[in-house]
Amino acid sequence: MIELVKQSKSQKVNTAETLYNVFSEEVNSGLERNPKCLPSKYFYDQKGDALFVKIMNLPEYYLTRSELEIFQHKTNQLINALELHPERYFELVELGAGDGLKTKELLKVLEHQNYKFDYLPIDISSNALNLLEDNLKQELPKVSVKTKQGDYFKVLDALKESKHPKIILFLGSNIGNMSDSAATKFMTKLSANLNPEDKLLLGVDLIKSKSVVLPAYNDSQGVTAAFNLNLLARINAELGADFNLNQFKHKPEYDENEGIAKSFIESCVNQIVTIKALGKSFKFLKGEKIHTEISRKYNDTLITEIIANANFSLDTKILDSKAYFADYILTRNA
Ligand code: AVJ
Repeated sequence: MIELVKQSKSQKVNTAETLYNVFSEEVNSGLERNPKCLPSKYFYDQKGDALFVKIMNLPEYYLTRSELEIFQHKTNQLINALELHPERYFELVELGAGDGLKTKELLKVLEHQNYKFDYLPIDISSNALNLLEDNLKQELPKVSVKTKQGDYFKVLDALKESKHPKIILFLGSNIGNMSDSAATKFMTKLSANLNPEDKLLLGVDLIKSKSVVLPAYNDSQGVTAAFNLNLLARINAELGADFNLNQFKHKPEYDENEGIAKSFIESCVNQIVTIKALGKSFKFLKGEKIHTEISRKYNDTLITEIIANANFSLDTKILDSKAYFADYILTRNA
């Protein structure tokens, strides 16, 4: 009996209970801090996923359209830069595939030109993977899809066994939610999980004027506001808190020199919020802000710094027509 308990602990399985404990622990430590903060990864429950789909279609949210344009109009440039050949089998692995909108443009051309490959979307959400798989069966029935549910690095570690050439897609400026030091660690870990000559296609939003960036995080329909405040709704629903969403507001900022869009939730009044699962209350002053997200924007210097200690070399950069967004192609060194 004792042996069994020990074993299950050392295996660290992600049971619903552990996930719940991690969530409540991270909410607690974020709200204990001064200034207060909450991790952006918790935006994405079912409601948050749906709001993010809406964000991607907003007129102000240029990121998705800019990268889609690259995938639609510069597909052959992408294929050349990735050094793909129709006869040489490869694995196309995507980290956090989402709805696959951009990737489908590439898959379409690869299928049409008879490239030999498997498409392996990795996601933590099995729901998202099932939807994507069904959609691809309809739209691109000839593409071989092998979904992989789980943690990126666990899946990549398992895939490292196969000595087939790999192309990793990490699109949508998803890396921008990481601090530069976290991104540096991520890239180092990623290159360690690849074989020499494997390639990474890294999609990032570029540093540009505030008049373009800020509206993307402060849209006129209030979808981004709802997305940000959904974090409080989630804490209410899952941790038994009593955040009054009418007494908090979405507050984004962007500093052109720094190149980081930041989202905050600001308290409109002095108030106290109780979180039952934590058995305690938190005080918020009028005007006090909870930092909920960073969306880093990049340039060549920043990308070079981030990969400096990772075993990658920077090969190519492909831009959309407005030069808002870049897809960088990196090769894992020998
Ligand atoms: C999914 C991380 C790329 O930072 O632009 C959109 C998330 N947050 N609007 C981004 C997001 C607010 C998005 N990423």
